Amino acid sequence: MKTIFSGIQPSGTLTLGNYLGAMKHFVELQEDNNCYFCIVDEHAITVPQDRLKLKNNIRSLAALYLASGIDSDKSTLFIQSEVSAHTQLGWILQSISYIGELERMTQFKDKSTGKDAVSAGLLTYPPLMAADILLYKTDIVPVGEDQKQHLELTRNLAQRFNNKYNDIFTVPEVSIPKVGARIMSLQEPTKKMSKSDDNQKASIFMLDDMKQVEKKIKSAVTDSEGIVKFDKENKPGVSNLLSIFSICSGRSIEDLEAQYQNAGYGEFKQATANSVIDTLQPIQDRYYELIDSEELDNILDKGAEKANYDASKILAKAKKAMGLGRVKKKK
Ligand code: ATP
Ligand code: LTN
Repeated sequence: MKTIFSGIQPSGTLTLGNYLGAMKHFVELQEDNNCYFCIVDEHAITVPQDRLKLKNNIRSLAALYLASGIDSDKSTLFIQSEVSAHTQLGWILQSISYIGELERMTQFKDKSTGKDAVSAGLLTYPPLMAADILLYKTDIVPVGEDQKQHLELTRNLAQRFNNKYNDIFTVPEVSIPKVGARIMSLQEPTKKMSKSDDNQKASIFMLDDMKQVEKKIKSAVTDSEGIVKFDKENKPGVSNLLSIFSICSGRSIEDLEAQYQNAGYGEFKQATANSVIDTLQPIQDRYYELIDSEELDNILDKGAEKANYDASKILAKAKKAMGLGRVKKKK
């Protein structure tokens, strides 16, 4: 049995990209692994957040994890800021990180370029992410393509610590799905679908109503060729819809190409929309049952308790290995 860890930021309503690239795989992985899934609220505050919106987003993300199929009897679901070992180990790992390597992170460059007030937290975000992962002796981290570089840094930090102090961290592997690792914007299919896109038509949100879902897919940017074929380079819009359709329906891309090759984009888009609706409708139904329930709080309490217990053990080892704290004198 392997240990799996992954986190999602409560920085807005999740998109279909987050679901197909990350959450859907979490649900499959929990069947035969020891899984931890985290709502990484301390990562979210590296960019400005409205406090009331953040509170709502945290609860909403927890409900979405469960509505998507995360089972609290199989997995540990918890909120990062309720387990203080994360920021403590984050600090330790910051102190062995180099500014140069942090400045090279693409996510840092993307989120800081052109902004006049960039928080120090945005730069030191990756050692906190490394702490999340290393606290649980994680073997595998399932994430979308955009997180590959952060995982490489996590591996480097774990090895650096192990070589310098004591061999206590498990060096994790990254797991990126073959299809769906990068769901693209519906309006600019060369850019990834993102929660924070200003253009509302570019992303499908997991809580969009079904009419909106249909409308957004019908107005997705394609091309003028009229042939349904997977070709990322020349037909990024159609290829993106094919990936979405394939994962939502469980059918292969080849199978869909064969059926819709000459059907026209109108029919193809309608069928894609139907497959997305069939995927999202049951998740939304369960979400609305959970969002105001006490059950949700009980699950998060239980998750925080287990995560605190497990994480404190590795944190104590890391502190000891570095010489932090003191050795009590015996009387
Ligand atoms: P933002 O879009 O606001 O920058 P984000 O969605 O990238 O945020 P997270 O919410 O932390 O950031 O991402 C959660 C998971 O979803 C990560 O594993 C990430 O790799 C994955 N993910 C994000 N966007 C996509 C996408 N367009 N396609 C596939 N996976 C994605
Ligand atoms: N950096 C990730 C979110 C994240 C994460 C993690 C993912 C924070 N800690 C630990 C996996 C494991 C992002 O921006 N998508």
